[in-house]
This record gives sequence, C-alpha cells and structure tokens, in this order.
Amino acid sequence: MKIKEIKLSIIKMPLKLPFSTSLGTVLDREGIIIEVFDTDGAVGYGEVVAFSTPWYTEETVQTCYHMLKDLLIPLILEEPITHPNEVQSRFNHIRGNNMAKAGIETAIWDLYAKLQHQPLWKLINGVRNEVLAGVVVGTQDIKEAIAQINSYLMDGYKRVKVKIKPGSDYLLLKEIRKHCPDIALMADANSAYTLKDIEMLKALDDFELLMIEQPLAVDDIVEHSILKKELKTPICLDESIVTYHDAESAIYLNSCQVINIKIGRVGGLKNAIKIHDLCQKHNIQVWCGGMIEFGISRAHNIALSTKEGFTIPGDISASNRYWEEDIITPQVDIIHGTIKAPSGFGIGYEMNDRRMNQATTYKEYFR
Ligand code: OSB
Ligand code: MG
Repeated sequence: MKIKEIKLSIIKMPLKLPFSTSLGTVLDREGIIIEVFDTDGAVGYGEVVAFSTPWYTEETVQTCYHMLKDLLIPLILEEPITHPNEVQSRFNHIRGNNMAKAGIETAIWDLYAKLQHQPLWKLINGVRNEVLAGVVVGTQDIKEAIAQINSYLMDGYKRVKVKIKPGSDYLLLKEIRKHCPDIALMADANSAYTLKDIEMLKALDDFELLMIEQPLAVDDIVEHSILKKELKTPICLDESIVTYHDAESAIYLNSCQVINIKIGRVGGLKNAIKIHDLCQKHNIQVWCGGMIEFGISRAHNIALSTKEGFTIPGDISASNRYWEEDIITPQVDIIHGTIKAPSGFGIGYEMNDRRMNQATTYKEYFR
C-alpha cells in the first residue's frame, strides 16, 4: 500500500438521550474520523473512540489528535506498508495511546481489505454473517431504565446492560428483574466498587446476571481474582485489559470468566484478534465492547464480532441507538436482535458525506 494522504476530521454530534455511568454523563459526542488515501485514490476509514475528557481512559480527542498529527501519521507516511499487521510494530517505541493507534490502524485495515476486494470480516476470518446485538441503558433512574428497556426489547434487542454504582445497584436491578424476569441482563460498574463492597456485590447474585463488568479498580487484576472466588455472577473485565499481557495476567491469576474486547482500548484490530485468540485457547468468553461510537467504529466492531469467539451479544447497537443520523450509509440496523455483516469490500459501509460535513468542526490533511 502506498499511502499518499491522510485526512483527520474532528466531528461532534448530540446524543439522542444523555448517557450516564458511575463516572458522569455524556450529552455530546466528539470524535476523530481518519481517512487514509492511497496513490490510486482508494480510501480506508478509521475512528478514534476517545472522549472529549479522560473519564473512561486517560486519552482524549485532543491527546489523540496530537499523537496522530505529530507522531503516528509521520510514521505511516514514512514508507509503504505491505500488511496492516505491520502498523503495530511501527508504533513500538510509542507507549500507550491505544485509541489514537487503533484509529489509524483500523483505517489501514479497511484500505487493505478494499484493495484485496474482500469484506474486512472475511479477511480476518470471520465465521458468521450476522452478529449478535446488545444495548446499554444510559440511566440509573428506575422508571426511566425500565421504560428504555421496554422500548429496546420492542426494537428486537436480546441483551440489555445497565450501568450500576453504589446506591444505584440492588434496587435498580431488583425492579428491572421484577418487570423483565426473562431478559438477558448484565451490569457494568465502570470500577465503582472496592473489595469493601463485597457483601453488596454478592447480593447481586440474586439477579442471575449474565455477568458483572469491571466492578473493581481500572488497573486491577489481582483483587478481581479474589472477588471472583466469592461471586456466583461471572466477572467480565473491561478497563483492566489494555494490552495482550494484561489478558495473559488475568487468565494466569484467574481474575475473570469474560473479557470485553474494544478495538480502541487495546490499540487496534491486530491486538483485539490476538486477545480473542488467547481467550479462545483458555475458554474465556469474549464480546465486543462499545464506545458510544459513530458508524465507522461500529462497522469495525461488526467485522471483529464475526470471529468465532464472539458467541455472546456485545455492546453493538443500531445507528439509531445514539444518533438521529449516523455518518455512514446505510445506517446500522437491528433485525431480530442481530446485525448483518455487510457484503461490500472493507468495512462495507460508505461515508454519508452530507452528515459527515454537518458534524465536522475541524479538518486537516497530511501528506
Ligand atoms: O464501560 O463499556 C463501557 C460507553 C463508553 C465508555 C465505556 C463504556 C460504554 C458503554 C456503552 O457501556 C457502550 C455502547 O453502547 O457503545
Ligand atoms: Mg464497560
């Protein structure tokens, strides 16, 4: 691949509804869309999933922009790339900054798949042409949460996740269970608890949750292994797994039954696939996490979720879960709780230029 030009666009869109977690509320979503052009005019799309502020991980839109502009893009333009697997190693001497790295790495995967005349999901040896969707409720208000769940069930979602925190946990889940006894339900704490809360966390075993996601500290692997011995509810790690080595450590210490794989958090598609393969080998369940993303990242998530290990629904929802109108076309739709893997080359979605222009607040080209 001879990459001639790279375009960065900062975009911003209001969410249809506010999204609250144990760490705060998101009203507007800002992100970076990356377009990588080769010398023949073919284009690959990537998305940086960092938020405007560092509430989920330490990266932000501005830190990612700096990384891309000043360090990562120059390394990509420096010499031709034969295969997207080379991108990671070109960034070897730059620590962390996984979401910035993943944004450009995924754009190169898309371009490569297009040049190979293959859907990305087939190129990465996906095994299914539809992936299981799941949806996240963005409120801890009990009445409002139940109303949202009911409407998502009408849309066809088969798995629902709610965000919990101390004070909004037992009663919230109890009421949801009372109204929806049979739904596949899970809870995400975004690290809101400590081992001192163990009795409360044990009490949540009453609700037959599919799993509890990231109950303890963001950088913890040890205490989760202690908690796991006490809970019936399976533990899923999200924030704690940033590298392949983290996944190895969690498996070694028996810290979880499940890992949420996010392409951005782990630094790209190559790493996501490596972690998937490791989990397969060790009987750790995986599912694809979400970042309240725009359509480009959503499309990459769909491709990843066609891989063999992704047998449980991820946080992959339709475009209309968060947006009046997404930046891709067609919009991602849910049909009977699943999303069709597209048949087009690369990510299989086109840019919705009109919507993209409306959402763009800043753009810059690099050669
Ligand atoms: O912890 O999984 C998380 C959104 C932003 C940051 C972190 C998380 C989430 C979600 C929502 O839970 C997933 C989605 O619907 O995109
Ligand atoms: Mg999470």
